[in-house]
Amino acid sequence: MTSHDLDSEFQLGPLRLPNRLVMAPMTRNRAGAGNVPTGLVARYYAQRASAGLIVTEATQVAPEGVGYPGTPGIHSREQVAGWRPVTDAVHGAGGRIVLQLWHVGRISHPLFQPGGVLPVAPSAIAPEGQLYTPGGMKPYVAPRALETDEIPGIVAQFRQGARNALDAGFDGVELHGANGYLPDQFLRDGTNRRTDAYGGTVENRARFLLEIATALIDVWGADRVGVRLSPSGTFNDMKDSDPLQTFEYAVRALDCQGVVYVHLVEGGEAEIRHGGTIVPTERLRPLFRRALIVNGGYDRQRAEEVVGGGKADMVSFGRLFLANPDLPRRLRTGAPLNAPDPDTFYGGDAKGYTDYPALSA
Ligand code: 8OZ
Repeated sequence: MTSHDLDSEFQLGPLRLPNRLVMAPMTRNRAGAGNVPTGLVARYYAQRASAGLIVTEATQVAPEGVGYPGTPGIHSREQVAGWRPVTDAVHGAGGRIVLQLWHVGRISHPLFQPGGVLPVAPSAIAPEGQLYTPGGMKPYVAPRALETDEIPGIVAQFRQGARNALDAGFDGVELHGANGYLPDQFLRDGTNRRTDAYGGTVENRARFLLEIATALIDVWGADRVGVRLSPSGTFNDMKDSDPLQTFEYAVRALDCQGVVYVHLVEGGEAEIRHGGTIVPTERLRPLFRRALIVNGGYDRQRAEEVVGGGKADMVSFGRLFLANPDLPRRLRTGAPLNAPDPDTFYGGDAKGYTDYPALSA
């Protein structure tokens, strides 16, 4: 198999992608005051415009959806205005960029919440562990379980986020349905003990995710909406009693809705160590007719194998894209890769953000 496969074009809905390499969504905590993206954010994404597709860092759709410092939002006018230079810069550099829409649910703390109230979730179950807050490290609290009649309001926040993404000049949106945030908290039974239409059966647990997807499709059309899922993920203290059944149902339902891609965070040794069950991608691939993006520590060889063998259409890279603004060129030519620096992943300034060198012309 040659690297030509990763370098081949792909038609993703109306978007013609020049290659199969996706920049994975990565939280970098460099938004400015008011959770507004800065010019530095525009520079960072524009440097990476040779990706087939850029998926932005997770971006909250509401003030209540925040659980980390310095993450961008898409709910205020200032935030929409702050994203516009980002999309202009990426488009000016020849790229394509979709916004990842996010609500953290229980992965928050009163210190992040307007009015200091409890964060919301499907059920009042605290995650194990601690989080970094404006007041230092704190144990997670038990969230407040959403009332049934509050749920349409949260779906509406996602819908407004999608509209705002349109105004900000994005090429589409990705619903963050992965990694233990609010839609995933509804989907998996370790975090959802509801007895209403949003809990119990897998059909009910998937309802919130699917209602959001429907709202995003209303705004964008299905061929500009993707959904990210983490069927094997244990991050943020996630569990499910039957992940294969849960995620087979979710992927089938998303296929029926017609979303243009599913973006899978694949499981590995870390998830097994944390007691997780690996849902093999091969079990989900046949259930979804449109594009499949896979993610999980891929290197060039494994990416070539998975795309070349037709197991996925595209591969997303996190750390490698963070450290190599010209990753497609480097993979194409076999050039050496810059090593990512974990000390500058989350927060800070240009160091470890926009100062990773590209190959010289
Ligand atoms: C790392 C640190 C903070 C947030 C995710 C949005 O896991 C995240 C995230 C990752 O999806």
